[in-house]
Amino acid sequence: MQSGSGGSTSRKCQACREGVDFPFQFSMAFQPIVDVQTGRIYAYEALVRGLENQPAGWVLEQVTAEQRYAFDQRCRVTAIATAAKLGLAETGAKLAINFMPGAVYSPAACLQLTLDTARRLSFPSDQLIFEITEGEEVVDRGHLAAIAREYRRHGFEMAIDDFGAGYSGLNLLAEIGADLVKLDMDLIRNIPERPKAMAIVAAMVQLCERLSTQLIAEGVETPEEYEALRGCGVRLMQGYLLARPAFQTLPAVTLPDMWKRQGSYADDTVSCEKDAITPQLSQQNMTLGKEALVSLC
Ligand SMILES: [Ca+2]
Repeated sequence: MQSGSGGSTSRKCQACREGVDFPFQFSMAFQPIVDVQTGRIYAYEALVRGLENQPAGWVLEQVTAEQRYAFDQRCRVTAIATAAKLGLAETGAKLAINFMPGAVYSPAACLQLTLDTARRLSFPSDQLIFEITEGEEVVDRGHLAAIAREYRRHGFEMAIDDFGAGYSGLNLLAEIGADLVKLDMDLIRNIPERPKAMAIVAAMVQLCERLSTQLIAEGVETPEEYEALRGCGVRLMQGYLLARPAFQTLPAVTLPDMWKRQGSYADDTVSCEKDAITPQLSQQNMTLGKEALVSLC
């Protein structure tokens, strides 16, 4: 690894190299992000799991502070390798990978293993999204901007994760920008009964259009939330209602019953999407359900 100075850098870079031989094994689950206008799966988010599908927390509690650089590297490699094995890129969907900006010392150097892995497995870089969250750790915005520049230089998309929670907010969007913004699930929960939250989401739809940024609602769990979000103009959604994370699998998407009942509530988009949906369905390891398709089209 290159760049940086001093013994501290060497230790971090050594840790990154050791990402290949990380001391314990883990795997990935995948959860779709769905374009609800077309029924296409826009992306699959890779979520860390134990080898026997233990939850993310079970894995994370085993990671020591000294291992976090190597763990971050290993997560990316595991996500890309597992996705490649499942044929994700061939579906046309993107792969969304969470990463910790605090675990990136030198943006260019720390990206090298990811690039090497993607090339080795012929995974197209323009189908990779990196989800960034500021979390609880205070990360220098200049450092974040440098990371974003470097990642975009390689054709990756950047998403601001958990937008509206913690430190991931408007300042990050204003200073660094993003290809995608993922609205935090707390903003989505019970949104039909929360007019202020609804107003914020509706305003975010307009804001993101103006910034040429795509908006994703995460944590969509009920038909009521889904319908309210569609009413606000949200097009990309993720959550248990559409599909739960599936261990080492690209899961099928279950569309809400309302799509069957109200196939006309997006008349302007439905009528022109028939040809777009069907070919992709035949290629992907997912189902929309024949009835839903018929009513949609
Ligand atoms: Ca995420």
